[in-house]
Amino acid sequence: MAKTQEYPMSIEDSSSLLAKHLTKEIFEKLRDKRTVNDYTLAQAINSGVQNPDSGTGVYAGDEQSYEMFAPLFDPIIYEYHGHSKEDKHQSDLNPANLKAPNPDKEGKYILSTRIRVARNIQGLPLGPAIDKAKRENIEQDISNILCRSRGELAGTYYSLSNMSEADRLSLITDHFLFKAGDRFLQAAGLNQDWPSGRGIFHNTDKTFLVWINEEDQLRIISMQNGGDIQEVFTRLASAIDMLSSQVKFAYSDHLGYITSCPTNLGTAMRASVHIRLPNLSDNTQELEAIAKIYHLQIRGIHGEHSSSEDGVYDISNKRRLGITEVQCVQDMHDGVVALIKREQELAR
Ligand code: ADP
Ligand code: ILO
Repeated sequence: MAKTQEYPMSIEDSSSLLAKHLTKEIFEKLRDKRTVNDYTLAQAINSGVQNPDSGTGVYAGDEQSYEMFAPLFDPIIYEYHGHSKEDKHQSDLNPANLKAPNPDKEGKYILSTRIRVARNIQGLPLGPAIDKAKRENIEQDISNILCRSRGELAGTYYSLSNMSEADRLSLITDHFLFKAGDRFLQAAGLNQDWPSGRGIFHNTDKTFLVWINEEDQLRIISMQNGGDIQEVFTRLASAIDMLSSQVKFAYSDHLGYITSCPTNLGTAMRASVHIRLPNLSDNTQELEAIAKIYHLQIRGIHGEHSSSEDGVYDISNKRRLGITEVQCVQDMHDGVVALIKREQELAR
């Protein structure tokens, strides 16, 4: 694992939030600290040091990392989410408060909608600092709970350890499963003992899915074809409700749901559409300007750090902390309405 004893000069060429906020003074102040789970600054920054193209570049090993390494994490959290030390987080998962009619009723632009939240279990180390036995216990406990779900949420758990290569690759190609060997996660220590303890639960229609022990212990996902954002959110809210009644998730009044990557703190929610925007893809400056107004993030269609194909983008909310889940989805919905409007104008 990471052995950064000296200030990592190589980050000076990087445009990550790590490079921007890790001053030599902060490095000296934090370099010898260890959390209760023995997590160090060297581990927290290794992903950004090894991957200079990181946007953020830091990971927490446990809830205490956010306090112990606050001189580094706080400015990163402030710059990403606009959430300062005194601010409190708030939650609202009530679908009745969301105003998100389908922005594309004729099905011309939106291919699919997906909303996910990350969750980690209270009192356990996060993925970068957990050991094999604890990770496998989580897999056992959570998959048992999931396999007892009923109705629309009922389904089957598939452990990566027993999955055929063909099944694994087809789940990835169809956007249901995480990839193996992500270099950002690798350097953060999140791929240790791979594939043990990892897997995916899904219902028959693959509209409700849970990833176990990827970047976070749980990624709870609701997705379906088309642009019915309201239906996707409603299903997700009921799945979160079912799991939260049986598992205590790590949460703080200031940071909301605790996640290994600070970009996911708060709601830990990413609400996205895969959307075809051929005209805006020829005007990327305009696409980016609209994204900025509505707090949207633009990704390629094979996940983060992938590129767009045939004018199809993954458009999602960027802010996650200090705003509610309803507001996250509202950001995405309102931004998508604006993008479709502009796409139609350009097509004329
Ligand atoms: P995250 O789980 O943080 O949202 P990724 O960006 O890596 O992470 O996406 C995970 C997978 O989900 C990828 O295969 C991606 O293509 C897929 N995905 C994301 N949004 C959608 C969507 N709206 N429709 C279908 N698949 C999606
Ligand atoms: N560590 C990567 C990814 C940051 C945000 N995304 C996720 C999946 N956490 C980076 O800094 O670019």
